[in-house]
Amino acid sequence: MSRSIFLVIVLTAPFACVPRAASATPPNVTILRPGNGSRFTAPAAFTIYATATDDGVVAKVEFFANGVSLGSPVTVAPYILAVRNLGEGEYAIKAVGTDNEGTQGTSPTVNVTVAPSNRPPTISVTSPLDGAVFRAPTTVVFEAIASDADGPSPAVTVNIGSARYGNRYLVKTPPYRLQLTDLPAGKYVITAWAFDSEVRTEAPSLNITVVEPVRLSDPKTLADGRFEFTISGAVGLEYVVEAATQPGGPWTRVETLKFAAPTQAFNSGASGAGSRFFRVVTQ
Ligand SMILES: [Ca+2]
Ligand SMILES: [Ca+2]
Repeated sequence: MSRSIFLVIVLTAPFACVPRAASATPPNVTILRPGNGSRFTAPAAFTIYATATDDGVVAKVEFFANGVSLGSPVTVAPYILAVRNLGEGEYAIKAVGTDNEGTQGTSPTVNVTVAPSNRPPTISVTSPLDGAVFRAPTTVVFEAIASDADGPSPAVTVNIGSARYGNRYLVKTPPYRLQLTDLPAGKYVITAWAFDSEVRTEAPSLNITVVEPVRLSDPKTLADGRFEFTISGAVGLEYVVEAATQPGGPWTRVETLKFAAPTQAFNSGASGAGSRFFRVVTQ
């Protein structure tokens, strides 16, 4: 008789007859954020928020992306994990809760996409050349090549400025070409940027000079052999006076004049007394 009872208990207990202990119920885990289908840009940074409840005690919650742990389990609520530097790809994110009995419950999967990061546009200015000198009044042609590997043709802004002049232009589409007209004499810096919807790329800035034609007047040879004349040029520019004993040179620098007024007198001084020819060039 006693043998028969023993057999019944052994066969039925695992299936239905013995009530499950309360702690055998796995934790109920849900990821609140990010939402399923969320998109990020690499390198992605976001925070996962999850809830976990249990009929016993939630011991820990661990987060996984494509089956790989995202970090140390979180042992106390709130169940939050900061994700940093997640590369491009598709990720199935889950949170696994473990209760005090070691029973585990897994959240529904949250799928997120990490898209490639935006690639900045490129720009190369092909005109004018850095260091170019123009004679005023002049039209300077600006030309650039710009592109964007992962987007439409970028827009280009061009800034041209000097001490007395400044202008900014926007060229929305190719060809990136501008005519900068009637530039007065001066030293200019040209800066250009190409930009997409997120970032801009700056081209190396260029320096150009627009000079007034130099005029020489009132030449005089003084009694002691020195030579004098008046130079008309542009305020703010530098002019170099050179001298030679022959019309073909060789030319020797005599003096550098920075113009504070439209005209300036030049005197050859004692060192230039032996020279017969002078010329003025733009610095
Ligand atoms: Ca439990
Ligand atoms: Ca881009």
